[in-house]
Amino acid sequence: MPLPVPVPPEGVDPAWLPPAAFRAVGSRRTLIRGSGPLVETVHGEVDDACRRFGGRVVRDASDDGPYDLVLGLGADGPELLGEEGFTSAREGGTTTVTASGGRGLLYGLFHVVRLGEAAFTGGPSRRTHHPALALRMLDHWDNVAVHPVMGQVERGYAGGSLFWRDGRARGDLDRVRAYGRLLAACGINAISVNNVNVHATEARLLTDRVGEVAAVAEALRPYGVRTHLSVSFAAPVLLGGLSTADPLDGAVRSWWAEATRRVYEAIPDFGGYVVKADSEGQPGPFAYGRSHAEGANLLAAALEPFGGTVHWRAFVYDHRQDWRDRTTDRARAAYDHFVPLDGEFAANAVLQVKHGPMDFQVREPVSPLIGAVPRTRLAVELQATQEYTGQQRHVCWLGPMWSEVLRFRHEDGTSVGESARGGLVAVANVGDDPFWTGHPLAQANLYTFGRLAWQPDAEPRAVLDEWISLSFPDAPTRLADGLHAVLDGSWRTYEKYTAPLGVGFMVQPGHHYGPSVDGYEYSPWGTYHFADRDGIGVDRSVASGTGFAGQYGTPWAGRYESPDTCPDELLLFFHHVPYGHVLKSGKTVIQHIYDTHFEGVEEVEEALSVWALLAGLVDPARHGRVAERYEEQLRSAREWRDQVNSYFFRKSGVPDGRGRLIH
Ligand code: GCV
Repeated sequence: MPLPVPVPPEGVDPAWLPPAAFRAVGSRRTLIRGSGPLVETVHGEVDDACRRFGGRVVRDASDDGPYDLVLGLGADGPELLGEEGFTSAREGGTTTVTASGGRGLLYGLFHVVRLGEAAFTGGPSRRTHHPALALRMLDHWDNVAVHPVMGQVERGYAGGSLFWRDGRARGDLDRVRAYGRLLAACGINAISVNNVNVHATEARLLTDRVGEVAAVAEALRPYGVRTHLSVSFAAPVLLGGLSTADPLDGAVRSWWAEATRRVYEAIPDFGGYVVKADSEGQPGPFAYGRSHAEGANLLAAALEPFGGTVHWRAFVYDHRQDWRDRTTDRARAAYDHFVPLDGEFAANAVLQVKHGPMDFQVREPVSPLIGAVPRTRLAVELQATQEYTGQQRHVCWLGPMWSEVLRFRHEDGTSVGESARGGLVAVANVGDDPFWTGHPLAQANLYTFGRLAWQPDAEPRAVLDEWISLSFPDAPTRLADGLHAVLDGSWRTYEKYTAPLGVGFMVQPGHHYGPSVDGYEYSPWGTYHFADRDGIGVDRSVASGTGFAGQYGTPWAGRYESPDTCPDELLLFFHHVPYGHVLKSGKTVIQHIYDTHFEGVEEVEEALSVWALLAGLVDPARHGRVAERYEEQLRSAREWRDQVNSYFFRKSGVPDGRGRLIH
């Protein structure tokens, strides 16, 4: 039986799957071959499209056509295609998608949807498609119970959680089903459903409340999305009444084995655990004098009989640092903790590493840990939720940043995308907002993440084209050009009016929105810029600084070591330099700060007026929401400009070379 297409509740935006995106498929004759739950999903999709657009769908036909589209399981063999790959071919007027697994067929269908009419034209062709990374996952930092400081979703800017409200499961699973469909259409195949900061209520999802997770898993399963759970390392104590959570303790091991067995009883295709241990106050193996490999392997052993994976986060650093202590450098921490453990992790333990050494700033170097643990399965973590990039009130399309990260090559020539053998993960940016992502244009980040996880070396601009043509199927060129104009450069624009040259932070403490140049300067979090009357930046050189630059291999260690060879955009991450230091651009640091801050605001003004001209081409609700957010972005960008420029003018006493007003 074809599975009906999930209908999101009234008023919820269809995002990149509006009905019109299916016109090309829905107006044709399609044959579907094969059986299995995901084949029913595919059948349901085509059936729904045909009802709208007048086409016809036949299942396992005896009648032999002719068909415009054949979607079928079989033929090319699992060894070639895997569970998720597919071939697409065109011959004699028929487009054929063949997969050896249900997920592959589903991805093949969405491939045809993306191509639209182009899937049904042109001469003979044949292509094989595989995801480069087997795991393409979103981590939801959703709390079950509302947290007094962090609310329902930690660092969430799109309303409440899709799964939880006020301490319990929301139950409206239609929205979750529709979410799974959107995820499948951009290639995402896994999510974790709760915050990595596991509070008391959330901890119980592992035991007596696992049924609530099972319901979410069931809603996502038809779209090939597996469910994972964040767990507390202290669960045996918190939930099991044991006196210890020591990973080498026999009773602890049995407790995890039994708890995990029960999870699989409830969710047979459960993906595994995500763990934040010894990080920002979360419990971990250090309390028992054990290593993080011993901690991770405890959970890996419990998951192993069922084929599950533990995602062990490498975000381990001293968050109670004394700002006077110049010997501790937070940027060094992940590498220092985990490189010595390379080779000690179980095969089903994945070390999940943030893409930069600090914390999702608008500009950071790539984490040196990513290139330094060849005997460890590694996942790279990105942040789609815009904690430090405008909190979905500012337009900041992260495709170009993520693409730079994924293409970065460490010493052995392996790119970050290739190193991420354990998968690519992003912190989710969605919630129960009618537009899913708060800012409607932030949908592009979610879509882009999925597509880059499928193909890390994809051109981000081409991915944006896909997003535009799916989301706005009848877009005139003027709309597509306008969307590119406001999105393409938006990350660099944001960078221009916020913290300069890779120095990071300068945000308001706690909520992290808006400027506060010294907000974290005297805090315990290890995030300092060291600006004084003469200069700014963190000396992370080996010669005279914290030695962080030495964590890289060739050529990066050498390049980052000297201000002469360090790329401009990372200069203040690696070096403390005088305001008069001349950048490769030919400008002094201080003049660069002034110029970029003026330019950044001008670029927001420009984007705002481009958006205004698109009224009439975008539906009024969406247009209005974006226009409203642009007003706030402009206000905030001006605040950033004026605070940052005034701060550095007052510190340095150097006037703007162009004589503009600095307060
Ligand atoms: C979930 C940053 C965020 C925290 C987040 C943490 C993490 O510090 O501000 O909200 O906690 O990263 O990645 O664990």
